[in-house]
Amino acid sequence: MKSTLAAVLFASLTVGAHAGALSLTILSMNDHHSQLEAKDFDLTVSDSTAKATTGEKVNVDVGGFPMTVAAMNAVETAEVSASRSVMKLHAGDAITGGSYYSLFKGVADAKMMTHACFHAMAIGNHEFDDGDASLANFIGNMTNATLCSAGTQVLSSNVVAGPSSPLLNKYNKSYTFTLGGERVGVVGVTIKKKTEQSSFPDAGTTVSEEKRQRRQRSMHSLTRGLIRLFS
Ligand SMILES: *[C@@H]1O[C@H](CO)[C@@H](O)[C@H](O)[C@H]1NC(C)=O
Ligand SMILES: *[C@@H]1O[C@H](CO)[C@@H](O)[C@H](O)[C@H]1NC(C)=O
Ligand SMILES: CC(=O)N[C@H]1CO[C@H](CO)[C@@H](O)[C@@H]1O
Repeated sequence: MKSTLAAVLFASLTVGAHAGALSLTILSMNDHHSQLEAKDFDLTVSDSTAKATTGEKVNVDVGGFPMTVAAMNAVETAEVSASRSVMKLHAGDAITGGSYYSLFKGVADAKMMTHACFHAMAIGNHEFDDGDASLANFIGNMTNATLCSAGTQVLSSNVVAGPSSPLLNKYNKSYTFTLGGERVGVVGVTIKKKTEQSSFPDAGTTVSEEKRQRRQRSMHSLTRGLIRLFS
């Protein structure tokens, strides 16, 4: 993960600093790198009592967006029916890697991500592998009102788009919204060195320091008037 948004996978927590408690389940993923299809591999079956493998192999499918979205939907339905709220996050490095990226750039990823309908996504370093215009296009493609009416908010508190970058007005530092009747906030932070040295942001687009101070500044500005905060 080359950005920070939330590092919790299927985590459940209850937070209750002020008013009522918010029961929250966070569904978070990152670094899917255009791997949209499941991969299969052979799992060697173990006998837990004998603490040894039985030698039996089972071929299983792992990952892929269709199964991931189905799992997210199943968890969401169960959580909502148990009166828990669900926040869906993607912590970045969605794109580059595999044939889907070579053939379709970010379009295929954006379409699949629309089905997941994440509340927010952080910009990771690999989002810049094909420059600002390609990232701007990917962000544009992720907004499909039919499938994801609220849209996925793309976040980075430290990417500074250059004056003529197509990324201007395509992302925000943070996102606040109401979940389970409470105001919640999410902040995105992008790794500086890797983005500037190994990826290809346009000339003029920079990443400012991603250190704790910046996250704290973003959080302080968010927490004015905010009750819950996740970053
Ligand atoms: C949004 O998704 C729907 C359903 O898949 C599709 O018909 C429509 O063309 C999409 N719109 C855009 C702008 O991609
Ligand atoms: C950024 O946030 C503002 C205010 O919350 C919102 O109106 C705008 O649509 C957001 N921009 C993007 C690109 O999501
Ligand atoms: C809304 C948006 O940016 N749509 C773009 C999605 O990707 C295709 C293919 O690159 C573009 O042509 C669209 O403009």
